Amino acid sequence: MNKNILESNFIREFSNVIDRMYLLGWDERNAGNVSFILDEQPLAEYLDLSKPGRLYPLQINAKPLAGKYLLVTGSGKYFKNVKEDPKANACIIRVTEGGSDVEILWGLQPHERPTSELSTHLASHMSRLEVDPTHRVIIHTHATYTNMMSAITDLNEKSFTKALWGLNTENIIIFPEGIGIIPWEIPGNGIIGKNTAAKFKHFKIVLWPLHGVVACGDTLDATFGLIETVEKAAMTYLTIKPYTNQKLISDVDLMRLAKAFNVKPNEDFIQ
Ligand code: 2HA
Ligand code: ZN
Repeated sequence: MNKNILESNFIREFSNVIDRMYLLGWDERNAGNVSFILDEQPLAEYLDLSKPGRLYPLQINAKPLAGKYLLVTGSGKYFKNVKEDPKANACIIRVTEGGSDVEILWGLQPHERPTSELSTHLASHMSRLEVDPTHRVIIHTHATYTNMMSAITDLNEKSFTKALWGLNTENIIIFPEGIGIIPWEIPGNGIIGKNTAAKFKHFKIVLWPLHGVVACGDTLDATFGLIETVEKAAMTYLTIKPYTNQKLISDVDLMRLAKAFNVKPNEDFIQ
């Protein structure tokens, strides 16, 4: 007898982090999408993995992810409803051997699909796994203040990053790579996925101007924590913007911080 998957740690953590983002106001209506690479072993305690699933074709080839299992939000689904009913709002997929399709093994109705950003997620997972074998999570969310900040600042990775680092002593330790920025693009169209995946070679969080962010990490908590850190700095930035005589952490002190906490900040942004 398989155990009840709704009581698994992976469904609980996934639902809780999604619910938290909804409550923070980041994910109105169907905004946002999450994917989480699952290990086969714990999953096999909950699902019969020998059965084939419903095939769903991909826009890209995801062969490097062949055989991998992912827990993914569903297309058009609301973050508001995931915690109440994960099975109706998310699904577990397995990438096929050839990498041109996924099988939907659990969750959603027969006519329903994984997130419209599935290609962005899979391309991002492939990119991240090349640089970090412990990588597991991609989160896209409409983080409010970060998005507002993108409306009133230069979309320059260096100046955007330095504004965020300069406002909170611990930020350079949490994201020493800084924030990547891609040009504005139509969601779900493949180009946005390609551009995002390319940025993930160097960054752990990527800004989609006038839209939101995409972040990665080895756990749901770490990925959420990264977005939360950037979002808090963006809120601080916008709150102090009207005030004169602002004091930001100097480059010298940023470098002292990096040294003290043994992180290597992005050399293109600070020396
Ligand atoms: O899933 O947020 O950008 C809805 C979106 C796509
Ligand atoms: Zn979005």
